[in-house]
Formats: sequence, C-alpha cells, structure tokens
Amino acid sequence: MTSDSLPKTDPTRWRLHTSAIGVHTWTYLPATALPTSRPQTFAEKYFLGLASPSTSLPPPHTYSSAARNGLLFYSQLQLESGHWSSSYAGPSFTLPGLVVALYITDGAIPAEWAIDMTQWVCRYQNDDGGWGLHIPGRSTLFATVLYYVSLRILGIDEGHAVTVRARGWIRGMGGAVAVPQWGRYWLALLNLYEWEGVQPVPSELWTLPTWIPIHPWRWWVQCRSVYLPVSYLYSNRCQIPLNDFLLALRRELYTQPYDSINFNEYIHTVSPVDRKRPLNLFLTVVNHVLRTWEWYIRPLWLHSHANAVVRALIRREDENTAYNDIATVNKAFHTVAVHFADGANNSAVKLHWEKVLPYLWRDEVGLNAGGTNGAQLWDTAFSVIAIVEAGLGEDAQFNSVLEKAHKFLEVSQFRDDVDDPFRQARKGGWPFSTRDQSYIVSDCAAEGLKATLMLQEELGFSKLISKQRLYDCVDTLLKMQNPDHGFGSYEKARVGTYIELLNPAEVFDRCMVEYSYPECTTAVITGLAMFRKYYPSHAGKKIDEVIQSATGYLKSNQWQDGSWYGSWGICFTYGTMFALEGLAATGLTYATSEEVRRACHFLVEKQKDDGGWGEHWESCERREYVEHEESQVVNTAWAVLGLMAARFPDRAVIARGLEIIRRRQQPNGEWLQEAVSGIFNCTCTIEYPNYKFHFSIRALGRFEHEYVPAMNTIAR
Ligand code: LAN
Repeated sequence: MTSDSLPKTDPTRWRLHTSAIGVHTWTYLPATALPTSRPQTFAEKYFLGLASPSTSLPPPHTYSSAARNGLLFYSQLQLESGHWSSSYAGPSFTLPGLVVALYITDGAIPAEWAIDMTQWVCRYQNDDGGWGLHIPGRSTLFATVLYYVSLRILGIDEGHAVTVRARGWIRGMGGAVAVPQWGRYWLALLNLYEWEGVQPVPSELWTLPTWIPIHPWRWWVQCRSVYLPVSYLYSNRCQIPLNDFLLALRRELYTQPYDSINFNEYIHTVSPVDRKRPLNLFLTVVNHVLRTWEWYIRPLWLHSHANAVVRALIRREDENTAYNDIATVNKAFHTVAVHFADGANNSAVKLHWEKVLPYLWRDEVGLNAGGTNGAQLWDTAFSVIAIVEAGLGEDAQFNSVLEKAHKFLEVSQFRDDVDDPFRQARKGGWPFSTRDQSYIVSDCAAEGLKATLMLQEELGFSKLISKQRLYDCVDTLLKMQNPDHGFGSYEKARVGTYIELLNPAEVFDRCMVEYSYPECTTAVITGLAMFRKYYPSHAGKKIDEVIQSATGYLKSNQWQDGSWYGSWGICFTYGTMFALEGLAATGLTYATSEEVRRACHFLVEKQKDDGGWGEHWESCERREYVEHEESQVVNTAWAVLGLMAARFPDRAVIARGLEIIRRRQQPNGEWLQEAVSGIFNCTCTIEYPNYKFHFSIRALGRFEHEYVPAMNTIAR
C-alpha cells in the first residue's frame, strides 16, 4: 500500500544514540537544533535509506578480497559502542502492543513517532487491505485488527483509504469476534472485547507448588513471560473506561452492534486464516473446568493472594531487566499490568515508558518495533567470528574494529546471576541483545565465548575478559544441557512437550516448552570445543562428555533426507549448516561420517542452476524444503559454510556458490537486502539484516583462509 499521501518526518533529523552497553535510541531533533547538531553518520544515513553509494572499491579478483571489500563496507555500520545493530522487523504484533500500551496508560506518543509508525504500518498493508502475522505473510485477522486499532490510535481517521480497506477486510472476515487470543487480550483491555470471550489464563497458576508439572515456571520463558502479566490482566478483568473514540472502534470492528454480541460463545472460535494449530479437545475441556472454577468456586482470598504473587513476580521481572522485560510483547503487557495494579501514572509505569524507545527502530520506511530490543550481541559475536575466520583479523586496517567489538563483548557479559529462582543461571554468559535485558541465551553465550577466544587467544588481543570469566561461561553452559543431550534457547527444559496441549495461542506452534535445537546445540559444542583447545585443564572431562553426548543429539535429530530443521533461520539450510559445523567440531567430516555425507548430498541436491541456494520461509511452516524462486545470498552463504565445515571434497560446488555471493556484491562492497532469513515458532518470520554481511564475509573468507589449505593438507 502506498503511504505517499500521509505526512512524513524529515529523515535528516533522526539521530541514533547508543549507550556504552549498546542500548539504542532514535531521537528526532527539533528543526531549530539541526544547524548546530552533529551531522548524521554513515551508519545513520544507511539505516534511514539516505546513504549515497560509497565509492567503488577495487574489483575483487579473489574470494578473500571480496570478503575484504565486504568488511570495508560493513565496518562503516559498526556503532559507537562497538556493536552492530539493525532493524529487527517481522512480527506484526510488536508495534501494536506498544502503541496500545501507551494509549491505555496515557503515555506520550510524540508526533514524529505517530507519523513514522503510520508510514511503516501502511507500507506493509497487503493488497487485500489486511496485514499478515509477519511481513511476507497472508492477511490475518490478528494482525489486521491490531494494526487497525493502532493506526486509529496514531491518528488515522476512519475515512482514510487505508482504514477503509482494512475495515472492509476485517468485516469480510465476520468482524473482530474471531480474532486469536493474543489479539483479544489487547481488545479486552481497550474495552473492545469482553473478557468472558477470552480463554482463561488464571493467575492462581502461579500459586501452585513448583513441583507440579503445569506450573508456569516450567514453560518456555518467552511464553510464561507473556502469560504472567496477561494472567493479572485477565484475572482482574482489566479494562479502560469507554470514550467516544472507543465507542467508534466498537462500531468499526464488528458487523453487528457490540452490545448484541455474546462474546462467551466465541471463546473457541478463531478465524480459519489465523489458526495454525487445530483446537484440541483437551484444551476445550480444561477451559470449561477453569471457568467453572473461576465463576463458582475460587475463594476471594485465593484471588487476592494470586494477585499479590503475580504482582510481585511482575516487579521482580521489571527490576531484573531494567524495565526492558524479555521481549516486546511481554514488555507491553507489563506496562499495562503495572498501570492497573498500582494505579495510573505510578513510578513503575513511568519507568516502563522510558524503555519503550530501545524497542523502536527508524528505518528507511518509518518507525517500527523489533522482536526484541535489538540483536546487538548476536550480530557482534558473528561479525567478530566472520572477520577472524576470513583471515581479516590480521589486517591492521580492521584492528580498531575488532578492538571496539572486543570492548562490547566485555561490557555485555553477565558477571552475576539474577535474584530469581525461576531464572536459569547466567553468570559468564551473554544475552542476545544487551546486558540490561538480562537473559542468557545458550547460543549467544557460546558465540560470545567463541568470539572472545578468537580475539584473545587466536589474535592475541589483551585478556580483557579474564580466564575466570571464561570459566564462568563454560560452567554455566554445561548446566544447560537437556536430558535429550541437546541445548535449548534460554533455559534447560523443565517439562515434557505434552504441555503443548495447553497452548492457547492459535498462531504459534511449539512455544510452550524449551526444546533442544540443533542450532543452539552446535553453538555450544563449537564453543566448548574451542575453549577446550585453549584451556584443556578446566572441566576437561565434563566438556568431553557434553560434546560427545550433544553430538549424539545432533545425529539423532537428522531428518531422513540428510537435513536438519532450523527453528531460528530459514530453514533446512540454516539447520543443516549449523549441524555440519557442530559435527565438524568433533572431527566428523565428509571423509569420516555417513551422517555428514548424507547432509552434504542434501545440500548439493538443493543447489540451483545458477550455483546458489534459495529456500523459502514456508519451509518452516510446511516442514518440507520449499525452494525460493531466486538464489539468496544468505542461504548460499549458509550452504557453502556447511559444505566447507564438512570438508566436502568437490571445491567446484562451493566455488559456484561463492560466485553468486561475489556477483551480488555491489561495487562498494555492500550486499543488498533479499528475502527474509529468520523465523520463530515455525510461523513468524523476522529479519536479520546483518546476516547478508557477516555470513557472506565469513563464507567468502573461509574458502581461501581455511577450507582450501585444509583440503590441500588432506590431499597430501
Ligand atoms: C529470538 C531471537 C534470537 C533467537 C536466536 C538467538 C537466533 C536463537 O538461536 C535462540 C532463540 C532466540 C533468542 C529468539 C527466541 C524467540 C524470540 C525472542 C526471537 C525469535 C525474537 C522474537 C521472539 C519472541 C518469542 C517473540 C514473541 C512471541 C512469542 C511467541 C512469545
């Protein structure tokens, strides 16, 4: 949808500020401050789509020089505090959560935010008038209702072409009655849906003894973090009072008069275009039992007790995460929960408002909220690894780039555990984004460890991160192994997957528990293997055992066709690349392992005629390889990285892939954005704009710096 007719801000007035720990905030300068303010940096201009192409570099005649050109461009995007960042767009339920939370709590939405958020949302409207669960997705009621309400809050009136078309789509679907649960929460809070039509999320769950298998502390942390504030809001039927605007929305969102709708009847009715998981009978029965309990049995004292318990847990999470909370969705619900629990304008709400900005990113389209408060540590660790693997770490020109990145790794490492018995120990680990977000992620910790070891041990940088701090990281990682010997994301698994039966969210699959993932498992294997090389005396026996058993997990997770399913990147190409790296770290290569040979054949079979690889995001949802029409630079980099790790003997196959990466490189060293490369919960894509840089640099550089010499040694 074109957003040309809508107001625009002046992109030259936007500035990106980053704190020492990588928290980023985009601010809009007053026009009067412009003449005296600092000029925009290259990175700011690039993010805002204002950068004129930088000068052409000498054409690369080798893959290594293409990697070097890539880094010459990419290093200009490194930010002040030493990290790389980018927009982190994809899901359609992040921005609306924050907008609605600000509306409910009377928080300020500055005019420039409203203008640029509107621009962003309108740009991604589908031709049919709706929006998808994520940018490339087909229209869903969930996204369309949430964006519709957000646009109205942001000031778009009901007669505007964008809202008219969106409303037409919503009404064509029978109105908002059949919106999925996660949309109902927001509508109910806005007094646009009745809580009796929402599946129960009783706060008493948090008062159960922790040994009970369904206690929420056992759920996947991303999921329980959402249901914690939601349980407070649900159990207290929190709703803001009606006003003329909300009354208008009631008329706009439904096909019949609001008061005539029996919301109770819709409890299990969800629009078929939204439903990704069939409704299960078990959950239906549980919901009826819970409602009977709430309506007729639950004593008042227990309700009050549960309220107090949940409020305390909300406070604990807020304080432990500096009011960022774990990610955008629960952050928005927390903001609203503390508003209702403590009263309007209380100090906790104000602290929440301050932490909205780090979730927002101004890109060339407008202002959007990412899936988290950034991907700072993740991108930085991968960038360091790419630079070193490509042999560019010894190039004096990039010394200061690595030094700055090293400092960022140092400030981002967790030095202690948090005071929360429900949380996984994190000391020595690293987060996905920033230290103040506070959550360890197994693979972020492992990639952070590898990046540090590469700098400090391989390149001889100073020991900014002491030996003891590396030990801490390893000890913490060793505690995260699951009973199936794999590694999950944030925590060690706490309950069996049968809990998925209780998943009330219709739009996400596999989100109730921590699973083991080949990607996370590989990161830990490779991290531990590298650590063992430099520090063989620390926890040597345990590390050997963990690496060996985790390798067993990888093998047992291989699909019939030789691939691995990737949960966080698209899809089989991503999973297979990681698994091959993991197996290689334990010495399993094409020459020595049947599993590796099968995986290589899988990849080779998927190579396109032009030499590249291209996988469509629908692979993740359909659970079978879906080819993208075009080769993709990022998929190609992953495939050749996997093949090189496996020491696949036919160099020509790899070189044909690298040719694609080299051909797509612009004369200034840049790569342009292609199809989306990230995913979560099997259904929702998310963008990792820096992947096209660091994975390409790594693939190009690895060929001559590591793969060819290794193959020559094997041949000798
Ligand atoms: C992320 C982003 C990063 C990702 C990797 C580090 C890449 C992965 O290897 C481990 C899992 C992790 C940390 C991850 C988990 C789920 C997140 C936080 C996200 C995909 C970004 C957004 C998503 C979050 C769950 C969105 C909210 C939706 C829910 C269903 C709760």
